[in-house]
Formats: sequence, C-alpha cells, structure tokens
Amino acid sequence: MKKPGKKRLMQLYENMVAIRAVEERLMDVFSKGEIPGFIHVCIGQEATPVAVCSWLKDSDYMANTHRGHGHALAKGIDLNLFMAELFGKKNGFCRGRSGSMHLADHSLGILGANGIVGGGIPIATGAAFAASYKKTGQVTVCFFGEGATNEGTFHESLNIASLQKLPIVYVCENNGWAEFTPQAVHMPIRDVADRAGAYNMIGTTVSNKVLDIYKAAGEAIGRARKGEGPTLLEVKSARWHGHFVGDAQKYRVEEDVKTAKQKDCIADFEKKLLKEKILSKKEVKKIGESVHKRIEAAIAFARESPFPEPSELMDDLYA
Ligand SMILES: Cc1ncc(C[n+]2csc(CCOP(=O)(O)OP(=O)(O)O)c2C)c(N)n1
Repeated sequence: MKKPGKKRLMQLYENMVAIRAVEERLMDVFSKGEIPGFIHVCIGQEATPVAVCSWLKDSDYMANTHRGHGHALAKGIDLNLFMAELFGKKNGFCRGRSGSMHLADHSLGILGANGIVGGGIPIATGAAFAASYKKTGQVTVCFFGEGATNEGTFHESLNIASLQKLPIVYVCENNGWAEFTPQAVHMPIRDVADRAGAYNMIGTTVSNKVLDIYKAAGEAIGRARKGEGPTLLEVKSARWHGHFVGDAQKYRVEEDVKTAKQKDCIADFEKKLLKEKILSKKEVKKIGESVHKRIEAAIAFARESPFPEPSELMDDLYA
C-alpha cells in the first residue's frame, strides 16, 4: 500500500486534534448544564475514527455507538449543525431530537449513533447487504466497543456478512472497559479479533497508533470494495475519562488511567511528525488556534439557535 503523503498526514493530525478539542469543550459546556441528556467522549480513541474514515467516500455508510462524536466528525458532519443537535436545538442535524446518542446525517451515509449496545451492528450489516444487492459499490463501516461483541447482534451479523461476502468492515474499539466492567470480567479472550475465525473472516488487531490503524483499515476497506468480503478490525484503544461525562470512574485504579494516557494517539503522532519535519511547532499552534475558532463559532451558532416548539413534539413519530 502507498504510504500517506504530507497532505494526508496533516489531515489525520488535524482531524484528531479537532475531535479532542471539540470533546474537551463539550465536557465543559455539558458540566455547566447547557447540553441535555448524557454524553460519552472518545478522548484517547481519536485515531480510530480518523484513520478509518479517511478511506471512506461521502456515499459510504457508517454506523456507530453512544461514544460517537469522533466517528461523525471524522465522516465529515458539519460542526455547527452537530453542535446545535447536541444542544437540542431546532436546526441541529435531527432537529434537536437525537442529541449526542442518536446523531445521524444520511447525506453523508451516517446511519446513526445508537444507545443500544450492539444495536448499530445489524443496521450496518443491512446497509452492506443493500449495497451488495443493488451493486452500488458503497462500503459500510461499523464502529463498536468490545462490550458489544458479547451481544447476539454481533455474532448474527458477522455470520451472515461472511456468508454473503458483504462489503463491510467491523471496527472494534477495544478500550478495555464496558461501562464499569473490565474486559477480563466479561470476556474469556484477550483479542476480540479472534472472534472473526468463528465466521471464516479475516480478523486483525492493531495498536492505538494512527498509522497502524490507517494501514489496516485501508487494507480492509480495499478488500470490501473489491468484493472480497468483510473484516473484523480491532484497535487496542484507550479510554481516558469515565464511561459518561460525570462518571468519576472510582472503579478504576490510577495506574490504569495512567497507562491509557501513555497510549496518547495524538501526542505520539505529533512527536513523529515533528521529528520527521512534516510538522513544525508553529503549525501545531496554528492548527490549535484555527480548531479553537471553529469550535467557538459552532458553540455560538448552537446557543443562538432556537429550541423546537412544544407543538412539534409528536411530529415524525411512527410508533
Ligand atoms: C443492549 C444494552 N445493554 C446494556 C446497555 C448499557 N450500556 C451502555 S454502554 C455499555 C457498555 C458498552 O461498552 P462497549 O461496547 O465496550 O463500548 P464503550 O462504552 O467502551 O465505548 C452498557 C453495558 C445498553 N445501552 N444497551
């Protein structure tokens, strides 16, 4: 596979920095009560959405989870409309109805985040089946955590996807924690990718380094595009914060959080780019400033946007 050029490397870096900055700011505004419901951040895991989505076209499908801001931003969702949605505002992507956990944008193939653990997996598999049946050439990527791989939906989906050689890549972001439960307590194996073998599917495990993920995702998406069937890609990711914003993660020893932070995908990549003189300290500062500006503009947009009218409450309800 061709090595990524400077433009692509810079894109990967900037997108990771942007996702982290958005979520750090979201933690702040959420804590002040400006965002309704719950939010779950992916801080520490940014490399996966960015590297995987860099291979996707707008028309490709993507389904994800409750920890889904990074996936949506990496797939290219508009930051202003994203922010307005999280604030529950009328001009958000789903008119303030989805909030953080069910965010969708069908114009970009974003089928929707999902508050049901494992709920996105059969939806993504169905989208891949439709693309295959209609021969549209679209690839589907499905993100989920390791906890979701204990659900029946995961096993049923991988079984049928392999059988039908569907154009899909299942991406497991294994951060070692399913809510408040460590992996070893709920799963008898270490590598989730081993589960692919049961379905005669390729399973790959990679580190949290963005270029490792980029390479593995490129190969998997390439296979899917050529009609060579699905892949299960596992990333040994790292969750820095609590399960949701506000969870003080008292069930976790300090050492575990420290280890997670040592796997910082952004610091690691920044160091590499600086060392190879692809990026300068001045550019790091400039990127940080421009990201910050975009975020503040999006927050201002969200704050100024109106709430939906109470009279709209029952609109678009089908059941
Ligand atoms: C079907 C279902 N069971 C349980 C829950 C409660 N729950 C929400 S998130 C979560 C853990 C998910 O862990 P994982 O899939 O590893 O994703 P992560 O939160 O680590 O990103 C659980 C059990 C739920 N939302 N849906």
